[in-house]
Amino acid sequence: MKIAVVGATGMVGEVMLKVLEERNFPITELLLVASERSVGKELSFKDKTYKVIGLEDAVAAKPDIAIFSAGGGTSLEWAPKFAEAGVTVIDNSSAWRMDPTKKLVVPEINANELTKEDKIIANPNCSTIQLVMALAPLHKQYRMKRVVVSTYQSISGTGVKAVKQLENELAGVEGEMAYPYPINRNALPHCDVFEENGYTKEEMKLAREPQKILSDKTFAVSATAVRIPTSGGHSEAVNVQFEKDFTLADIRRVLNDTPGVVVQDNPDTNTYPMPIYAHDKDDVFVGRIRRDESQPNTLNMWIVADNLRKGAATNAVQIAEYLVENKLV
Ligand code: A2P
Ligand code: 11C
Repeated sequence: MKIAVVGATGMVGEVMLKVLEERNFPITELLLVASERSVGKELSFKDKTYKVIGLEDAVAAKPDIAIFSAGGGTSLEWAPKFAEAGVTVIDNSSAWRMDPTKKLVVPEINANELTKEDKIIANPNCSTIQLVMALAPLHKQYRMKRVVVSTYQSISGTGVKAVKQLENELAGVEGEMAYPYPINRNALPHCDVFEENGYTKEEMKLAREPQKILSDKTFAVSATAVRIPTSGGHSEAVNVQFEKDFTLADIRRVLNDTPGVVVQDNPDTNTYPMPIYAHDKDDVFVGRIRRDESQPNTLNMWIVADNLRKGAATNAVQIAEYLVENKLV
């Protein structure tokens, strides 16, 4: 496979290369693509060094698959140009996710929707991916009615500028701010920009994307997204009301039997998911599984995953693997 990684110099791009290498993705030719600022810069993959190229050259080279993680603007402008050249684009930005003509894919859940005709495939938002990984198998068994989620999101989701802001704050030096306030020793109820309804864009991604991934509008999600000064992954406190009742033992069994989900839950040994454990792992970790005693058929749980891995790079590479294995490219 001839593969292009668009945004190869970025935070997700770097993890993308690591994941492609670790999973030994079948690459015959690799194109590393970034903005004009980075053209000519050298990056390494496996034992080789590659020179970064620009978008025009990447389209002209007609890769089989282009994995984009270069922001929504770049995707909006360039994904159609790649698609027109016959390239299958897997896009990590929010540009195409809610476009009814594009599939929004978490491979464990709905990769079977993909066909050869899908030339732009959207990767969901990081906080959505880890949420639906745990919700999808439970929805099948117990039918969700309503989900209330509060997130505790890593600064790495914002990008290099935010990581730098925290470093500067810790070092006590002035620098460029990614957030309107300090992030060290703080919690900002503000991820991405505000929409007209008073929710942030991140909260609305959590409200809208799960229904599309599960092809089901019979349940609703309400979200509050909070940025905290962690870097290993996003955490989520999740309250789910089901139509059917459950036992906690069955919930644990269903989650344990779900590929890509790992249950870490033992109050006796202080075992629960945390970003420092999820960091650099591809799985989604679930713990603090307990009944909501204030309401029938309702569950509380805590979900953690590395937002740059399963929340971004790993999910995109898994989509690419599915396309190759099923001869869809
Ligand atoms: P560059 O490093 O040349 O700016 P991050 O989200 O970590 O900031 O990374 C964004 C990624 O998207 C980087 O690889 C960046 O390249 C790339 N990128 C940003 N804008 C463009 C653009 N207009 N064309 C191509 N790549 C872009
Ligand atoms: C965050 N979810 O952590 C974001 C990062 O829509 O792909 C990714 C933004 C997106 O703030």
